Parts: sequence; C-alpha cells; structure tokens
Amino acid sequence: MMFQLLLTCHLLFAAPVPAENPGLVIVTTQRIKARSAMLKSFVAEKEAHGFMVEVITEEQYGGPEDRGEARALAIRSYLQSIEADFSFALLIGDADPEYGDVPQWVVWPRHTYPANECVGFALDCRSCLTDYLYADLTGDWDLSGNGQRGETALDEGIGGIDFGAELFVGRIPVYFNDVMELDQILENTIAFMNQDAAEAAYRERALIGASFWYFKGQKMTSYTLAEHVDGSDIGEWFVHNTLAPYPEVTVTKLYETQGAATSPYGAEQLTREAFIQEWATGYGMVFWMAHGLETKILRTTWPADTDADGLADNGEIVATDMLRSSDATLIGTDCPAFVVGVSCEMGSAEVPGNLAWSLLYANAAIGVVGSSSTTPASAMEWSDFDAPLEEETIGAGSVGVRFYESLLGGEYAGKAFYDAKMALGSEGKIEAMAGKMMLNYMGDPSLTIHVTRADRAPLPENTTTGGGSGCSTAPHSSQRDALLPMVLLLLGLAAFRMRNCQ
Ligand SMILES: [Ca+2]
Ligand SMILES: [Ca+2]
Ligand SMILES: [Ca+2]
Repeated sequence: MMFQLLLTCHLLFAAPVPAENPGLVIVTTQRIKARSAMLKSFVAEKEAHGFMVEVITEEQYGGPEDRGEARALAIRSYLQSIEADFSFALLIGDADPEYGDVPQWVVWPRHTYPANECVGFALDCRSCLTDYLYADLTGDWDLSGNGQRGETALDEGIGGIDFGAELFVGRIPVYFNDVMELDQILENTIAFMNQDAAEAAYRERALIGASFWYFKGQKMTSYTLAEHVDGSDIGEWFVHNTLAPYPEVTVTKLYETQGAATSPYGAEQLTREAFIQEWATGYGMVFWMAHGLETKILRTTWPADTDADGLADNGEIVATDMLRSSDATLIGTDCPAFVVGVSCEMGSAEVPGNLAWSLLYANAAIGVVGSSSTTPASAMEWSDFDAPLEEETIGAGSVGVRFYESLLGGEYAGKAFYDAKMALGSEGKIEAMAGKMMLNYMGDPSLTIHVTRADRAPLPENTTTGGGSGCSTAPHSSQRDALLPMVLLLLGLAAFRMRNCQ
C-alpha cells in the first residue's frame, strides 16, 4: 500500500482516462493479413485495451492490382467513407510511392525551388513523401488541378489542404512482404501495451543526444554560416520547459564537449558508442539532434581550428557516425522509446532498412517521429529558455517538444504528433508546408507513454502476453531572422554526402 501511494505521484500513474472505445482502422493487404501470425493477436490486444478495431484490405478499398498512386487514391477514398467511426489509422504495408501496396504520397511543397538547388544545397528537394493525405481526408491536395499535390500556395485555400487530421496516422512499413519482421514489431507493441508499472518505470527517463549541425565559417553553396548551430540548445530548452512540470522524469544528456566549439551546457560526451550504450539501459523518450541520411545519423565536429582564424573552414569539419540502422539491435531491449529524430531523411519509410524502421524492429523504439526529406528547422531561439515556442515556422525540433509535451500529458502518440503539426507553421510558407508534410509517424499511433495495462479487459482467447523487465531504470529572434541566412532552416547533409562520394 505504501509502495502504491508513493508511486501515484509519478506520471505513469497520472494517465488520463482514454476516450471511450476509440476506433483504430488498420490498413493493410490481403496477403499480409493472411500470412501474418501476429496481426490477429495485435487486434485482440487492442480490443482488450478498449479499442474498436477494423482491418481493411483491398477487399474493402478495392484496386487489387493497383500499386502506387492508384492504390493510394483507393485507400484514401475508402478512408473518407469510414473516418467518422475511427480516430486512428495504422498503415501496414510497402510505402514505396510507385510500387507500394500501402504507398506514401508524393507532394510538392517546394515546387517553386530550382531542381538543382535547395536553399544552399546542390540538390533537388522539391518533392517529398508523406502520409498526411491519409490523415487530412477532407482537403483537396491538388486544388490547382495540375497533377502535383501539396503545392504551397497553389493547393492551399478554401477546399484545399487544411492539415486538420480526421485520422491520426502511424505506419509500420513492410518490405518484400516479410511478415516475420512485421510480426516482430507487432509483438513488441503488444508487450509495450502490457508492461506493468514496474516494467514501465523506465519510461520516466529521457535521453538527449545532440550534435552540432553547423559551425561558424562553414561554407554553403552560396554563403557562409555566421554562427554555430548546436543541437544541445534544443535539448536544454526541452529540459527547462517541456520537462519542467515533471520532476520525476530524469534526463541524461550527451552533447559535444570536445573540439574548437563545444556545447555550453554540462553533459557527457556524445559518441556513437556512448549513445548506443546509454540508450540500451532503457529510456521512454529519446530525442536527438544530428544530420541524417536514410540509414544513419551523423555527429558533426570541429576538432581544431587548424589555421587559427576563428572560422570552421570546411576542411576542418569532420562528420562521424552517431547511429546506424545496424546499431539498433545493440540498443534493442524490453524498454522501447518514443523517439524524435531532429534530422533529415532518417524516417524514409520507402527505403528498406531505414533508421526509424530499424529502431522499431529491434524494439529500441515503439514510435518514431522522423523525416522523409531535407528537414527544415524552426526559427526558434532555443538558447533563450524563457522564450515561448516559436509557432510561425516549423521544424522537427519544435514538433518534437510539442509531441513530448502532449505525450507526457497523457495524449495518444498519433494525436500528439498531428496536433503538433497542426499548431506549428503558417500557411503559405514553403518551409512550413514542407516540414508538415515530410515529418511522419512510424509505429502504432494509438499508444501512450502511460501504463495502459490497467485498461485491459479480460483476455480474449489466443492473446499473447508478455512484458519487458530488467530495464535499469541571444539577440531577439526577429533580429536574428534578418541576420541569419535562410540555409539555417535546413538540416541537410548534402555537403557531407558529396564529400563521402569523393
Ligand atoms: Ca497542385
Ligand atoms: Ca481535414
Ligand atoms: Ca579555421
């Protein structure tokens, strides 16, 4: 009794009462439904936790031979007809926009950009991939009727994109119809739902891994960085603001402590080894800041100002791996985290073995907010801990803090994610539109960070139980906007990608 009283002050016990019989529609294929050994158990488990669940395949949405855009249109059309009965959609299938059976959508928020230049990077970032059209089911995403969806300005306005989510969408990608991989992720998810309070105690731990993105003096295609851009500023703002109401949440920080420019905040040194080892001890939240590619993120360092000019000449900057997809099995534990990666490309659902999926598969993550493209950063002055969150622009960092804020408040992950995208980024702004579209959620969107085992109804037949155990437990922003080159809003890795190819 004493033990229980003690624990009631913890956030895991402060879980709000969930909505009554929330509806979850699982969008998949007949082939996956027939071959998956865990899908039925997963459905039974969600039902035991009070969800009303329906699995739909081409038998419902049609287009059995369709792939890519035609399939996406069929699915969206069917979802429009049933969305009133559901709150969440879990997409289970191949995300490839051309060949996929539950495809992502190609959208063009940066359609006005040149094909060979993306705000200081020599690359084509005009289009990106999104699941947003399965969430915003009311808007016409090609209002202009020119065949290109998601175009800033052209497809906005009355009747166009409204971003309001009728369904909160998450995705579990399936590659090459490998249902064994899917089954592993479903099993991980079932175990997470059934963790008891002791097993879930690790969820009160937050891990922040933050690299620099840029250093003062670094040269882009058309200009030079005027100051350092350090991810640990986001980490510290998150700690001082988002986590402030939750003293029970403990935080571990891995920042840059070595080289010619270091994080001003006290922390352990960020390395690939340290990030993996620390994460493996069990965290409910893992929030990172780093450059990213599809299957890895990178630490950007400035070991020495060799020519002592006070500037990070490009030859002085070094990029080393911070985490690779193949590292996920070294982390994977019974203690998966809600992950937000403030990085480019690591959430590329169409790429087999992408980092976000690898973390889900290894049970290092239970849900991942990740980007499918070259990610914008918000204009937030993160080092000003007293500043409110800047809302006109959008970045994975600002979506991340809003996501965690709602999650800690008891919200479902999918709703926390779409609410954040809805609240941030003004209409008509190219980078805001791009950010809203390229950030997607991987994993079951109807999970919460709070223990839900207590919600569980008596076991239906054939349900797997299982649970984890053994986890150890500046200047004013408007002035800055004028001073900073727009490239700061991009976290792209094009420079390093080019170097890697040399
Ligand atoms: Ca259009
Ligand atoms: Ca809508
Ligand atoms: Ca130098």
